[in-house]
Amino acid sequence: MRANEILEKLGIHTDRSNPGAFVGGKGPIKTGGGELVSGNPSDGEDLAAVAQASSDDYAKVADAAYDSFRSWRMVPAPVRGEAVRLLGNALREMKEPLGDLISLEMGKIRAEGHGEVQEMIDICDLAVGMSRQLYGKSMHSERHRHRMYEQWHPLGSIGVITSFNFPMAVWAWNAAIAMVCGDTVIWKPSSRVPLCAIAVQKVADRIQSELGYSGVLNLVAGSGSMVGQSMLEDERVPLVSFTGSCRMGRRVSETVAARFGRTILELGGNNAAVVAPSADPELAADSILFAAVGTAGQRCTTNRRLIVHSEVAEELVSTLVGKYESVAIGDPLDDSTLMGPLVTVDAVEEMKNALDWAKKDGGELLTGGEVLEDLGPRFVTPAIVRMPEQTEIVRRETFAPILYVMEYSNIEEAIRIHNDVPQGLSSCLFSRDLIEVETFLSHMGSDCGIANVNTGTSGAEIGGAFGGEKETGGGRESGSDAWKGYMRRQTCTINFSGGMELAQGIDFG
Ligand code: UN1
Repeated sequence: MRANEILEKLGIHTDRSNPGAFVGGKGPIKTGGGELVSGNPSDGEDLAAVAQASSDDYAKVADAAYDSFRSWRMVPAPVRGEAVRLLGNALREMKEPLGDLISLEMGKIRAEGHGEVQEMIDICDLAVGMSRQLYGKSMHSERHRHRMYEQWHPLGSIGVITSFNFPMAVWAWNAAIAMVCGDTVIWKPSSRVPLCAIAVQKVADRIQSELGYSGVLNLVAGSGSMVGQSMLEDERVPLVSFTGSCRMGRRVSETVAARFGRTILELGGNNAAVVAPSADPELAADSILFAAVGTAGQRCTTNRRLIVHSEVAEELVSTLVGKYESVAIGDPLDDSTLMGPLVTVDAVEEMKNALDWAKKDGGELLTGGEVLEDLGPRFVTPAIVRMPEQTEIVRRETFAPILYVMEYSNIEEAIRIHNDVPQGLSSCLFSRDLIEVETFLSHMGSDCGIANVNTGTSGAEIGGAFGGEKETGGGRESGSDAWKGYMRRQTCTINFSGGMELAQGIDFG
């Protein structure tokens, strides 16, 4: 059986429970958080069991991560970068089985599963170079013979809580950057995809033990109420990076803020494509198709709204309906498949409820929304719904392949509709009109963390800072200067004048 082959290549046991907690480099610890069986969303079959971590197990791993921070921060940053380089190389070697495991346990298609592993490799490569570029600024002091500068220090052992839809890459965005910054990492993965986390941890464990490091990259797979809550309340964890729903993000933010900890939040998106009359119609349709249907609509960057100029609406929508109806749906491990299952039966219910609600709001279902029982209860056809206006259901994020279509007549109106949702992650405009393009990218345009032109809302590269505004949470991860979120800033003033001179010209007697 293919599933077993993939699991075996990654050292996942199918005949007994897999330990869910690891102190990096030292291997698994015994856990007491109960057993969790992870299944394959395509066929509902059990894949393997995990012995989950309890709150006590969390404490043991967090102790190790805290202790190891004391020594890890003493390793020069470029030497830390070397460890990340070796981690990236190990992930390269394991790309095939890791990518397949993502398809198996999460349900995204093979190309996207492998793309996700590539995203881990890419962020490792970026972090290696970054390990020599954790730059601080120097400033001119207003005082004589004084020097001022800023430097960045490691922050501590940080918590990383990841969601089911990117079971490996989002950890890597955080882990690779945190590592070069001198932080240690405690990873709590989504309980829907613990095997993906265990498989990656095993690779990370091997690198740590080969290099003689321990407790740098650690794992605690367990429930949110035990492990997650313990992490949020843990004073020793100065930063929690959380990816998930706005509802959970609010709780994470409040709990961590109550102890003056920091968060990096990457929460919901309600990403739109604006399509102008001058857009290349094929480019727009293909880009929207990938962004709306890719990962079965389960990316935070998924294109959920289409705001199209009335002049081109009919043509674009009918092209899209045609493309939607030819999307190959089925086994995500089959290379000809373009869309796999939704992650749970609950997600299918949520999709159905959203479509019913949209219809009540005057929406017209143009295609999709069926459950393909022959394939299994989690397989659906992607839906397009024409809406008379942006009603409440459109303003909500439903984690399923639903594209709501609305029309506009001028760019200002398009931008108004675009920004009139609570979320602010990703956005795009298809246009060849310079004035429209610049307006969309100006401060009067898209209010999202990501704004693209002639390319879709999803599939961001790791080189840019990733994250969004409003209910998306304001966090930034991955490239650019997002590393600053993983360090503490210190402003230093050195007086080499031999006397005292106060700032602001104060004379103190
Ligand atoms: C997510 O869905 O949580 O931009 C992350 C993208 C991917 C990452 C998505 N690189 O679609």
